[in-house]
Amino acid sequence: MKLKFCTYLIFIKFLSLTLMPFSYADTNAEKSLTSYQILKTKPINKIKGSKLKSDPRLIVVGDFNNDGIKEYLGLSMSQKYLLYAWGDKRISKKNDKKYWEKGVELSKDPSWSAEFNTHTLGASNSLNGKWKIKIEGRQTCVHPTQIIPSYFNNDNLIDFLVVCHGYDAKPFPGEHSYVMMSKGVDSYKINQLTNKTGFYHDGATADFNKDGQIDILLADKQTKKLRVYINNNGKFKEQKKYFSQFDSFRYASTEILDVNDDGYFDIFLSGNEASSWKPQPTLILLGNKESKFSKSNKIVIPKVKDYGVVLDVIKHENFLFIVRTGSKNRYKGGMIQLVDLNDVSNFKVIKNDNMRWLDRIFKLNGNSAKPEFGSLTEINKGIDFIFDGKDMKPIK
Ligand SMILES: [Ca+2]
Ligand SMILES: [Ca+2]
Ligand SMILES: [Ca+2]
Ligand SMILES: [Ca+2]
Repeated sequence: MKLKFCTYLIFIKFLSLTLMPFSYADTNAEKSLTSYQILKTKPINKIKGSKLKSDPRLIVVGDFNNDGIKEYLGLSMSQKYLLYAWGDKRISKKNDKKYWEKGVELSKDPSWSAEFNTHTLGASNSLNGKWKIKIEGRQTCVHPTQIIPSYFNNDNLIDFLVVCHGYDAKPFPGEHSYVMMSKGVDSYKINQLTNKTGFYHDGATADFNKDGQIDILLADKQTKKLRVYINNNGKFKEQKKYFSQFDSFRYASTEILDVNDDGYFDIFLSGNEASSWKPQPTLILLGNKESKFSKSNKIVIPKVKDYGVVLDVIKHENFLFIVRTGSKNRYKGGMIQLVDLNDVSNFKVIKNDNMRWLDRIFKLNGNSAKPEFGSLTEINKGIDFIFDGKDMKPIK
């Protein structure tokens, strides 16, 4: 009898050791994904149609209400802002300081805010209807730069980080960034994330303090700082210990991924390598178990002549594909730089000088048995390629 009881206890212990971690992982694995893992590790279908209202940099696709159908969340900037700050005026009013300062005042009006475009996606991956959602709180900002999906609060619904740099002309006043938090199915509340306005050009998410909750990284070009906001049940607080506060990081784009496969996430940082004013080399800061980063532990990506504006990255096996556009011909053309992580000095490129730049790179569902990479939308297509394990083969 005693033996039986002992066996029973051992059996229970065995069950708790084997089953519990599995059920924990099953319910939490998805929620602990970084934004890179959500966006870039699974192949996705290109969105059909080239008349999307949203800026191609400001589109995310996924099953956001867990009903088995894909949704599209995009942001488009206001016509008032675009007419005032872009187009012909950009050049004709170039040296008119008063005009641009007046624009800053005008931009404070809510009618200058970007607006959400919400749709459902059909079988052919084209927009086929409205995704009806309720949004509480401020309707984003004047000039958003990224929408980044992650699980931030304690439910099974994806939330969004909305990164904003604000009115994009002198005197570059900056803007706050926001989180769009789920409040039940198809309902969100927008909360201000940042304590100070900044020129937040990009962000990414990962669990910096290893507490199981996904935290936020923002790159602020204005103060040249990388800012980490630690998540506590959907409320965020800036924590400065992850980067040396003496280092300056004047970067526009960032991504968090484990480049050297050591189990610790690393931080990709890029801007303009060829800028006439303070050029920024493209770097990967290597992580450690404390998620502390410094410029002394890094990989430097080799420059490419005339294509010094670096926009994005994706990793495949031991290779990085780095997205570039023109620095000599500003923002003209698209280039992919293939970097072999075993020998970063040795790289290859493909380019298309006749396209609009490519903002972001994704792994695509294609017709080939080999992996395919390129644009999410048909707005900024023109440099999709198949990778055969050695070379990039452009898709015509
Ligand atoms: Ca859905
Ligand atoms: Ca959520
Ligand atoms: Ca955390
Ligand atoms: Ca690493």
